[in-house]
Amino acid sequence: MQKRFRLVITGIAVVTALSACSSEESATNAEATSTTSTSSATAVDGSPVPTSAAADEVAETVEVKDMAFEPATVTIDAGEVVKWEFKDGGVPHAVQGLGDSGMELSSPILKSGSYSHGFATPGTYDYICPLHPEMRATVIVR
Ligand SMILES: [Cu+2]
Repeated sequence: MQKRFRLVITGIAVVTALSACSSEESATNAEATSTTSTSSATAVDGSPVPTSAAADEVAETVEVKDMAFEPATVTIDAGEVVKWEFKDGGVPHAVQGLGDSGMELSSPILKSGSYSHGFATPGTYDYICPLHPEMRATVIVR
């Protein structure tokens, strides 16, 4: 009887430790100032990609096709979301921001589906496709 009681106590301690861990993680996530999401089923490398949570806040949509970002420049207000739709007939592309301010802008390599990114801070964000560096475009955040 006593031994069984001790096992129950140990079990509670483990559960408590686990939940302490996960609440720390969500606190860290909540501090992030920008949001990034992707709605395609899988990236080219086969890794799972998180589903979009901010589709209703999309202010501008950029089409990735014919080896270009279209339109090449979009302007949004701080806090709004830009969505990239990958539709270049199976040619893989990605979105990669340039410079310090662009570090947060980084999509998986995608052949289809979309990538969305929320911009919290005003500025000019130049980006390229890392597979085709001649593909250049800009997001202006007011
Ligand atoms: Cu590309």
